[in-house]
Amino acid sequence: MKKILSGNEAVARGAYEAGVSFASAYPGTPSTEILETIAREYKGIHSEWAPNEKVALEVASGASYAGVRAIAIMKHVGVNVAADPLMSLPYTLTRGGIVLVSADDPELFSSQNEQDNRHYARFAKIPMLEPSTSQEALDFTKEAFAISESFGTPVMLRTTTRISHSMGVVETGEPREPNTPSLERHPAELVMLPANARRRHPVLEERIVALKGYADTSPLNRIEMNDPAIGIIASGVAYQYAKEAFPGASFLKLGMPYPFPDAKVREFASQVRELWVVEELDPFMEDQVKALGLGCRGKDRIPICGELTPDIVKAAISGAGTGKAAQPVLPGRPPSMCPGCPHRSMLWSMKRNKCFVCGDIGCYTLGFLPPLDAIDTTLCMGAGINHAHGISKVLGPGTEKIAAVIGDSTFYHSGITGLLNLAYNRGVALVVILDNSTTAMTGAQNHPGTGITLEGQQTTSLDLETLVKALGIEWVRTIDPYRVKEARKTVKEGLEYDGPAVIISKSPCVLLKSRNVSGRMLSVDADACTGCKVCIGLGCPAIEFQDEKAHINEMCVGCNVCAEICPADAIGGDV
Ligand SMILES: Cc1ncc(C[n+]2csc(CCOP(=O)(O)OP(=O)(O)O)c2C)c(N)n1
Repeated sequence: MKKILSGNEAVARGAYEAGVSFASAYPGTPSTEILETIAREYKGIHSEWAPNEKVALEVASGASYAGVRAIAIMKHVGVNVAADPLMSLPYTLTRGGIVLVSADDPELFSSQNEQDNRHYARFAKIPMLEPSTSQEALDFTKEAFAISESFGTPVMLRTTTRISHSMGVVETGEPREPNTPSLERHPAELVMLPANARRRHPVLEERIVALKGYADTSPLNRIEMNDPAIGIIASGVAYQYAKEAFPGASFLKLGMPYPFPDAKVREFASQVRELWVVEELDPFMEDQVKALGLGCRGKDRIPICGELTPDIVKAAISGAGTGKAAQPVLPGRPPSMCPGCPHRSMLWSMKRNKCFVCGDIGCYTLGFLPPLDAIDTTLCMGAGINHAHGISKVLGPGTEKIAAVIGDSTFYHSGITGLLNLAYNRGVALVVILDNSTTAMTGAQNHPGTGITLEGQQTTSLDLETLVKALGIEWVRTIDPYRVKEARKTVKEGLEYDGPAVIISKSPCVLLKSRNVSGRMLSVDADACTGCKVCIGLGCPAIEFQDEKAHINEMCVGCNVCAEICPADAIGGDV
């Protein structure tokens, strides 16, 4: 049957057709819709959100140890979090097929870096497949499970944003019967202590050699001979761009770029006059072509940063310009927290206390933008509390007050250990946990604090205050961030406390359906407004400044924060 599917939906379909029994992920753009689709469309697959990517990969490998097919899904930086199990997993026995999906984000549409995760396949010595279309996303997912079971290895399926989010026509197939789960004991292959791991390492090396042979003969890697004047090696979406730019050229399309198909590459190189490697980000394939002693062109002309386009590829190979179209001059439209977002008032209260704020990753990261200017560092998920601890330790007492902000999902992901460290090593910093009862930035996924699983079952809901106290924090306050005066006062107390302090800022995300927004629209009494712009400092999209006066537009959801902070008492509304 034919369907129009995004790459992410096609991976989900591929998992279903491959007879997958278990799926786990932590949300992250551009990967999120894969697990959401599995949970919504393919109820026979047990699917769950993990608190982080390391957990996702480990629970999936547990399911695979029990003989069923399992998939772990994450964005590229999530693989960094899962890197510890990833590096040793290939040493262990694969019973049910196991596939790791890494969704990379060239051009950083929604990420903190644009690392090229193809290196992880090489680093962990596992095969990697790279689809170029939605059809291939489906087919390669199935093929990845077949390779995983026949070679006894985890397999990486690597996509990029354009493949994940583009729609394409897909021919679907019938699902394979899932494996029957069973428990077997294979301690020599499943207990990775030195004596066993030492014996397993050569197994891994022999396997990768066997996989190289497979890569040379598999139809996943195919030569398309046309004009021999230019030969292009490409994979993933870069293959589409190169094909569009040079439809008459010859191609070696690599659906499985690792392990590298040396013999096929040599065969192709011998048939073309000028050899090019077209790939986004790093010269991953180009370096391997050069290691074969073959001359080729690539990153000397093709940009290493950002996404490619057919025009960029055309310009690079033909040596004419950059291929980047002149951008129309448009007014800047920076992203912003929603009107009524509880993070805004909390960040405002922190800023008013003049502290150095170590940020983290979530909607609140947008608080770094003017006019809030409330965030001073952001590195990766979970780093903020640790930054605050390190800074406060070296600065010592009597200097600027140090704080950290972290969302609830990020706290469960990788903030807990940082807070444990802050308590254990007696840091002097205030940590504000922004508990909006969801993972807002990636589309409102449930997490261990929401009391509901991905499959919609009621479950335990973590009590943050109890957890924080159990980690060793004695000074803990839970507040309503909309009550600004109280929030400001509590922040001041927390910053003055001589030890680790935590404020739980508790208020659901304004976009949650369950949230009871007041619905009343506030307005400004123009006679009373002095034009002081204190309310403008909130950076709320519902507040404008016209004719030297504040004005509230129809985006207002009635959170009342601007009314609370207005020094002239000029803002109000009907209840
Ligand atoms: C390692 C890693 N995994 C996933 C992501 C994608 N991501 C960015 S922020 C975020 C969580 C945001 O939730 P929360 O901390 O609760 O803040 P909110 O957006 O709800 O304010 C996620 C999953 C990421 N950047 N890094």
